[in-house]
Amino acid sequence: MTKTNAEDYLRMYRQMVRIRTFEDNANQLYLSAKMPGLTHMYSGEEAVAVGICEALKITDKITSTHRGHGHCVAKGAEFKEMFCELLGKEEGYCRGKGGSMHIADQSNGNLGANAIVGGSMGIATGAAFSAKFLGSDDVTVCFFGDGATAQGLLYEVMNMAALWSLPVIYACENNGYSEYTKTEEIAAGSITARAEAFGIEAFQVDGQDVLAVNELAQQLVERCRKGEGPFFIELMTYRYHGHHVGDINREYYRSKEEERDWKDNRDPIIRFRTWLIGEGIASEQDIEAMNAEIKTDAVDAVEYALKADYPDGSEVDMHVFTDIKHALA
Ligand SMILES: Cc1ncc(C[n+]2csc(CCOP(=O)(O)OP(=O)(O)O)c2C)c(N)n1
Ligand SMILES: [Mg+2]
Repeated sequence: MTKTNAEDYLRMYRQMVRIRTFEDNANQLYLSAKMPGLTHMYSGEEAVAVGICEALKITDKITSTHRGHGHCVAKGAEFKEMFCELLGKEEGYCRGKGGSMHIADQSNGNLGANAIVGGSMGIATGAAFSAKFLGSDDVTVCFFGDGATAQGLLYEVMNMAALWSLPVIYACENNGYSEYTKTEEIAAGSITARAEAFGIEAFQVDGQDVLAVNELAQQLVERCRKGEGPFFIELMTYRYHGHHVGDINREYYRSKEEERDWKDNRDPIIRFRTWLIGEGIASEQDIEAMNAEIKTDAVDAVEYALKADYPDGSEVDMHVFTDIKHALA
């Protein structure tokens, strides 16, 4: 089952632009000292989150990372609640207690981002086990970076997922760097071969090509639903900003030419826009109108979030601990 209709393509484009626009605004908020904490931009990697999440239904689950705004938006998050969360406001997805790196939105199947590198691998695999145990056809996608492949947990969960044929897709976003270190300096051998060692079918795909990502994701999600999981995808991509927003002097670990090359020649949004116009699915004017509308939505949401209330101090330990008896009932 491959998506081919214009509506699907336009929604994918819209979601990619929403992520880029969200990140531009979050970057500004952080640089103007209006946003607390630390933040990591997803700009440049939009085709990964959108290509995959567009293959999922609402009750399918995802787990996310410290670079997680894109995953949240692609899985259905709204700007207002996202910006409120970034600013620590009560109306945020986690009532302002999660911030940039800990956004969860269970109503959309987003089990949460995690600042611990590799920290969501066990959660994703547990969710896939739960779906199988309960007899639902839900699939879980576990997003993580190339650097997270150095975490031993990945090999424990891939072993179990393979033994129990769990409906989980391990989506490794290989953006070439782990903080300030090139992947090839820290990762021996091939990343997909590591999954194959557990008997897991593994794929490498151009993470800047939303159509290629989406087509592969649709196939693997369908196969997971039929009990053929788990799967592993390595998505080759690039982050445009520094590791975090304050990482501005990047020349000691990557060149300006390299950054230019990815932005000018492989940008996922420009590439998809050119394709949409070439296929006659949208005109230049349609695209510009969509971009402008998204920009206005983002600016309105930022203004709203800046004026919104902080949670009351008396609620500091509310929604932080689980009532274990309730969870087990
Ligand atoms: C367990 C753990 N170790 C170290 C860190 C510090 N840290 C934060 S992000 C990061 C690099 C992660 O690289 P990668 O998985 O490739 O993700 P990317 O930032 O490239 O998206 C590190 C080492 C952490 N947050 N958690
Ligand atoms: Mg990385």
